[in-house]
Amino acid sequence: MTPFNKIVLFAATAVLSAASGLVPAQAQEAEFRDCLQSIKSEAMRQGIAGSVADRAFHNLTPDQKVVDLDARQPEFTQTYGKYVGNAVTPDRIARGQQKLAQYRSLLGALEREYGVPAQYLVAFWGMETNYGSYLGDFQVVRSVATLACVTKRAAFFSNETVQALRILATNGMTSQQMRGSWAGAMGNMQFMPSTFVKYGVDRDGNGRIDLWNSMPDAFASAANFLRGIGFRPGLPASDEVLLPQAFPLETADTTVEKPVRDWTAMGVKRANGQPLPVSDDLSSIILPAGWRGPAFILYPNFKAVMNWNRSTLYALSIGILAQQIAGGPAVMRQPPDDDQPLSHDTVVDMQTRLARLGLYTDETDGLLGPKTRSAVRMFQKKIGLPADGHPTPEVVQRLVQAVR
Ligand SMILES: [Ca+2]
Repeated sequence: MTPFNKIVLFAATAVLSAASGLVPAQAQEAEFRDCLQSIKSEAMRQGIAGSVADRAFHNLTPDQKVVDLDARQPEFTQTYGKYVGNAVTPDRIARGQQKLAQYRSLLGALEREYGVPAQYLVAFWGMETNYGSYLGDFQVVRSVATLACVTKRAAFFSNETVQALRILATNGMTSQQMRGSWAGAMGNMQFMPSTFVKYGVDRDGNGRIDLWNSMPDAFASAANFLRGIGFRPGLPASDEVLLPQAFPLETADTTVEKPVRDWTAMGVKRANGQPLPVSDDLSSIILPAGWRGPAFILYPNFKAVMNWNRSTLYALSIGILAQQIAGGPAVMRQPPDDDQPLSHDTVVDMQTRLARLGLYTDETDGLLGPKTRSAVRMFQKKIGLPADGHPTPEVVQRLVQAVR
């Protein structure tokens, strides 16, 4: 064989494998089977019959749609106005009030047993699935196995896959029947498999936990979960407040906690002008749309809500929705019209400029976290603007002018 022929042969081989994708696909498939095998071993080590994994993993392939959804990065930050506006709609409040009336006796019993007010259970139902309107139609085992074996969060999703197998083993359902969101959240309250296993309750007593079709099971499981992650009878999750004129804006931050009575002493009132509850519970004040928008006090139950979902705007929406489902007032103060989402690139640019001013020393990660907000506050102070840490278009523009 001449060198020339060799080259042709290599080229032909390369074209063939690129066209069919055969070699990489086989390697990927082998890797996926190995990964499933190790999940099966772990499940068996935890006492789940091997036959359960065999049935669930039979002919299972990774779900490319799940991989793609997992790789999506949010391009913009979310504003308070837009997020809460989408989450707490007149329709969702009205339907929540209907559901509250419809399930009154069940919810009342759960409130007495678990200490979670009815309007919160209904609010979570509204936020998670719009009262059961969309439960998700992905195969949960396939989703969590894909996330365990193909993405970088292997440990978390391997465990979720083991727990999904446990549900199949103990709850009399097939892998085909177990449907959920692309990331494996199931039923009316969108429970992950591990949450289902730890907190699921068979409230209607038919021998199975059914978070898809049984509202007694779904509500009782949500109440049990909320109690488990720290929800306690007492103050709500949050309240809208009025701040006095000379309120020190740098104390409006989740990192600052004071007993409720200390905020009262500083002149903070409820939005309707009434005094705050008399309490020594630790609480924070936040201004999610900056000083021109509404202010909220966050009570201890706000942290419990954030243990359900790590997003501050999600937790605020739960509190606002629950209050209105129970017949309470809407948020009185509107966010400013010019509050805008910031692109990832804009936040990176802000962080870079703040770093050049010596105000920011953390990663330029494009995320608007507490350290970035704190740097924004220092910049606002420096140029004589109210130091609320909220990057308005004006603040962003002044920063660009300050650091060229
Ligand atoms: Ca049941």
